[in-house]
Parts: sequence; structure tokens; C-alpha cells
Amino acid sequence: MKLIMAVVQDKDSNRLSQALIKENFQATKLASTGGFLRSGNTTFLIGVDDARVPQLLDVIKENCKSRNQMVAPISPMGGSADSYIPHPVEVEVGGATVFVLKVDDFKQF
Ligand code: 2BA
Repeated sequence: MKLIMAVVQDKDSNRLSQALIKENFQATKLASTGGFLRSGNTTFLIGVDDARVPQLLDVIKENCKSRNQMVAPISPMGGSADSYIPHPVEVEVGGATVFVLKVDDFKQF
């Protein structure tokens, strides 16, 4: 068994939830925050048999789009805020960031 942790953009989370239900995958959704952009995203925890991992990865891939997002940089530490002109930077976010972890044991009580 594997535990898939998938960080996806909030905009994709409903669509992915519905696709997981349709394909009969059990998932838990956690509200999370990206460390870099500090904006909300969604982390899915999905326990799945090894044989179904490729199918699950396809479902995630099909339902999560990558998008460009502008980041307003923070003013430099110790510098004068008056003279600082921020230059927004464009970053590409997601599709999905997916971690595949081995599960030693799985119990439900
Ligand atoms: P954030 O940390 O908010 O990052 C959003 C996007 O900003 C990233 O998209 C990446 O394109 C860019 N970015 C992140 N750190 C950067 C840096 N130090 N310099 C320049 N650009 C940077 P993704 O790579 O698609 O990541 C989307 C979200 O997935 C991340 O949101 C974070 O919540 C999660 N994530 C990505 N890699 C991770 C990792 N290694 N461990 C844990 N979570 C991760």
C-alpha cells in the first residue's frame, strides 16, 4: 500500500475530489498553505493499493492544471521601504506536487 500526498491548487480541488469519488479512491482533504506564495492550497491524503497507483496519478494529472501567478516580493530587510521598488515576479504553480510514500501498516478501528 502507498500513501499519496498531493498538494494542489484550491481552484482544482473540487474537480479532483469529484474525480477521485468517481474512480473510487478514498481521500482526505487538508487545507494547507504554500510556504513560498503563502496562499491557500489543498493537500490530499490518499491511501491506495500499489496496483492502483498509476491510475491514481493519471487522475491527479488530468484534473490539476499548472498556472502562472505573480508574486509581490517582500521589501528587503533593513533597507529603506521608500526607495524600494518591487518588481513582481511570475512563477509557474502546479499541476500537482505529489509525494508517494510506502505504508508499513494500515488499520481502521
Ligand atoms: P508554494 O510554496 O507557495 O510555491 C508556489 C510556487 O512558487 C511553486 O510551485 C514554485 O513554482 C514557486 N517557488 C516555490 N519556492 C520557490 C523558491 N524558493 N524560489 C522560486 N520559486 C519558488 P510548485 O513547485 O508547483 O509548488 C506548489 C506548492 O506545492 C507549493 O506552494 C508548496 O505548497 C507545495 N510544494 C512544492 N514543493 C514542495 C516540497 N518539496 N515539499 C513540500 N511542499 C511542496
